Amino acid sequence: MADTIAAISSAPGEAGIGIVKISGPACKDIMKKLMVSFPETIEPRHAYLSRVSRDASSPDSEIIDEALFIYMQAPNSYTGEDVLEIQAHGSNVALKSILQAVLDSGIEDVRMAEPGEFTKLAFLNGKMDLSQAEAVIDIINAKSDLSLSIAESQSAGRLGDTIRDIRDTLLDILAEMAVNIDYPEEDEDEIGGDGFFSDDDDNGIVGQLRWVLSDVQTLMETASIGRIAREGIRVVIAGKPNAGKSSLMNALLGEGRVIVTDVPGTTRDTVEESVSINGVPIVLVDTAGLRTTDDKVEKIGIERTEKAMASADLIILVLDGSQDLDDKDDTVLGYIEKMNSEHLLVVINKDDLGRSVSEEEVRAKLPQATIVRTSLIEKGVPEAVKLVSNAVRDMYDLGSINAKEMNIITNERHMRMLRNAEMNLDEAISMIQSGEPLEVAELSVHYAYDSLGKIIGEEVGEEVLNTVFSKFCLGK
Ligand SMILES: Nc1nc2c(ncn2[C@@H]2O[C@H](COP(=O)(O)OP(=O)(O)OP(=O)(O)O)[C@@H](O)[C@H]2O)c(=O)[nH]1
Ligand SMILES: [Mg+2]
Repeated sequence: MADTIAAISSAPGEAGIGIVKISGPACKDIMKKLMVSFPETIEPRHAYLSRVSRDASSPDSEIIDEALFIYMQAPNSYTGEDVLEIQAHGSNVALKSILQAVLDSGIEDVRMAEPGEFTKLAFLNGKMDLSQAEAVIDIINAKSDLSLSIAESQSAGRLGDTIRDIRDTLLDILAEMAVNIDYPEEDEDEIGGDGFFSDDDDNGIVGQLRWVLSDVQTLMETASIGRIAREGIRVVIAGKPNAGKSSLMNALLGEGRVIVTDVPGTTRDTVEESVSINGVPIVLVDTAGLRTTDDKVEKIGIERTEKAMASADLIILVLDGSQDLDDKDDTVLGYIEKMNSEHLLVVINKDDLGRSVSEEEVRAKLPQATIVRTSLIEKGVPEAVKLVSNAVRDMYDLGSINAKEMNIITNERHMRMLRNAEMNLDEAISMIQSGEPLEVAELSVHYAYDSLGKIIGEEVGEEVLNTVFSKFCLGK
């Protein structure tokens, strides 16, 4: 008989409630063993309240807690097996004791679950495809509304459906290719003559493969948004010493994370923090003010600033608008011009102290930049958040993305498989065009079909499954 697996599914720590989850054929036996008030009949998906004992059949057995028992009958459960959820008080001690009571129940083949094993069972029992199982981890790990929406859509099966559609088309193409391999002389009558191999006929094999290729590439193009959802937009705050960089960083984080003083050169190292601003994940990097210096520590800090700027998705240049631009500003502007960054926001700060820097002179030096004027002291947090969220919205056009209604590739494994498919489809197309035997091209189309299948978990080996499910936490 299959094993019955058990784990604490809620997060460690104290909480209102906590859940011990069990999957496998022994669920009902475990209920009988633990429930002091064992109901006469157990209806699936009904909640039964009972005190929990290590051995309900023995009146002297210790009572651990009081809990709700919910039984879900195979195949109508998360794993596809019988599942039992014991919802107890969220005390580490109580939950561990309940889990231990389950493991010590003496019922055969009951053991601790491995990390991700519930979801692995769900996949193996056909409850979800592999891309859906991977989305479960993404939902658990989601750090922003954007990543959650993407994961939600993938978990609902949207990506899987798209991949299955593309594969169905490839199967049709493979069938047509097979006919032509078996009966090449019947080409003209069966398929419509030259059209079959022709380039410019959308209905020919090449045309059809091109359609599939473009579907694959459309998916691949979404990976840049996927990267933003996964890693966040890297926003690097740069500028000369004392301009107000750390003040901006703190305003965006909503806390006094970085030291702010009126001493130029306060920040000497890059400081990195993740935030979600209006649902968009952002990695903020505060930097050491750029200037020429003989100070050893500050020099290293400045080298790091340059590196950080090179890796930025968006650079925010902070200027002290109350003083004329000087050679220190010119040093920074020089760096930025060299970077040639297309995503650039210039914040002319310290507006409360007067206006010595004009927007025109900044625009003359950095024509591509979005330029705004503010006082972080006077307008503080709301202004800072507005500046950055507007800049991000305009530069990345995330407003037009409806993550729930489209596929967005966030997963490196999926991307690899799409790249394989793209390469094989490309190959197949050029082979047919250069008149190579159809058998060879057919093989490439097969490879593309298999690569796409791996995204949804078809023909993946144990090794891939282990890698995927090792990323899960215990109890999921
Ligand atoms: N009046 C005024 N002062 C500001 C404004 N923004 C920041 N400051 C002050 O300017 C000083 C420098 O601010 P920081 O945020 O430490 O500047 P920084 O660019 O991080 O400086 P370094 O870390 O030295 O490179 C502090 O005393 C801030 O309080 C502003 O809008 N108006
Ligand atoms: Mg600073």
